[in-house]
Amino acid sequence: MASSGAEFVVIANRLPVDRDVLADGTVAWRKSPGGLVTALEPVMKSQGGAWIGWHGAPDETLEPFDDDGLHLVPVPLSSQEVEEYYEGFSNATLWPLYHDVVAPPAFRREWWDSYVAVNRRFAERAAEEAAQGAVVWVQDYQLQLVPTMLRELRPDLRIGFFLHIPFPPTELFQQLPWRRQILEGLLGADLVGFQLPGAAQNFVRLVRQRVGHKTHRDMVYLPDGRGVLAKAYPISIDAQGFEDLARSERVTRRAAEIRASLGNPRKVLLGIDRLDYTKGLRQRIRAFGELVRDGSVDLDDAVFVQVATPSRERVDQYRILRDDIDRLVGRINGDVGKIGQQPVQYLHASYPREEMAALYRAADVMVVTPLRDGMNLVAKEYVACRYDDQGALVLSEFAGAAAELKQAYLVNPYDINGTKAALLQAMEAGERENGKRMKAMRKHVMEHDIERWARTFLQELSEVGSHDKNPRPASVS
Ligand code: GDG
Repeated sequence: MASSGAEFVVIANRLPVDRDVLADGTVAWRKSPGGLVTALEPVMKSQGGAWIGWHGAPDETLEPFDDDGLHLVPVPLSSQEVEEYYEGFSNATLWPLYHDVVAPPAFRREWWDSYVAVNRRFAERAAEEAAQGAVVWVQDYQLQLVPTMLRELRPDLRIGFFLHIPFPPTELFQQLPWRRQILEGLLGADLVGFQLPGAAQNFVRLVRQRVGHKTHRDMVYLPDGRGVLAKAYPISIDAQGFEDLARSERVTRRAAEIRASLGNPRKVLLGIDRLDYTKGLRQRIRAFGELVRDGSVDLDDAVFVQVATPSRERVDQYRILRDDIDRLVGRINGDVGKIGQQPVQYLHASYPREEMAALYRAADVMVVTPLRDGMNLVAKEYVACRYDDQGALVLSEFAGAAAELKQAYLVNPYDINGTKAALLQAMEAGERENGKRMKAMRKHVMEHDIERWARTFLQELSEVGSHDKNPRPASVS
């Protein structure tokens, strides 16, 4: 297909659609709400792009199909591969390792073998779909071997890679038995993108130390003369889309309804996260519980709403976390609650985007306190929804978003007393103070949206490697 294929190809673990089986048994595909597809859709449509990814059902092979102007290419995964490549190597090895080992990563050789086999399948599929000289953009930690596998099959392609999660410091990355293969896998790309400059630096340092290539600043020079650029492209959201939603009448009405059903407390605090041990839910809920227990926060005055979206429920550590949080919330509500008044309203569920926007508008204090997070889009979504320049954001220093949202109330989530102090400060700050902070954060988020992120990445991908732009310095170390 090389000569007639797609000029622009996205490869991601999942296709950007979910399957709905309608009442009459017919199948329909519904676009999943992520920002990535929103950002890439215009490019995909104008360039006749293809998206390669798993369709979400194991042991099923589907033919490529078109949906709403997108060409979708499903990659099959067996149940065993879902267990080993996805739940195993991706989510029980790489995910904890790349997030500061906040949970111990498991190293299993059969998981690695499966990761290699699945990455090869994605690369082969992309090699078939891409037109001569096409641009291919590989997404995230599940597919780090794809760039080199694809380059070996199709040296004519221009390949970009973007990592959505943190890239760990040398000391942690070294634990990985397959560290060299991962680095070499990524080096197949012309441009390797990260959320933060520190992650790009970690990568370049590791390549120098572990693979022995020459590097200079953000460039890696390979023995064959090719250059690889490693750089930060902080991801964002469809900021205007969120603002428009927040302004809509339905969302305005719903936000008021939410506050009323909480008993119109003076302050509503809100957390929205995938139920994941990197998100710092335990520490955050404990901090709020202590504030109520020690009388700093009055039960009549404030309520904490925590939405925890079900996630990776077949991975052991996620099951343990769910039980832990259930117990913790139960204990706090049991200890300090009163009839009809529970300090923590805990919802283990997933909601439509509109409901999310209503929650953002209903919340006086948004609490985003991950122990480590590549970016954290929830923080940016909250800011985009606060067109009234009100509301306060309590944000972990360890979320990538903290590098941009500097006017948030920044906290070290491991410091429970510090978190308690920041929650109180955010609750007690006046409209003027919060207005000033929110205005500054909104300016940044509205200007740096996902469309700009995608455009910048693709622009630099089209330029990297051209020798006048990245000349090899006379002496590189
Ligand atoms: C990874 C990185 C990086 C959540 N619950 C519901 C729902 N969500 C949406 C949010 C937000 C997204 O899911 C979560 O994004 P985050 O950035 O907060 O976190 P991860 O899922 O861990 O994402 C992260 C991101 O990739 C992008 O590069 O920022 O660091 O870990 O958009 O709104 N959406 C709906 N219902 C829910 O119940 N509709």
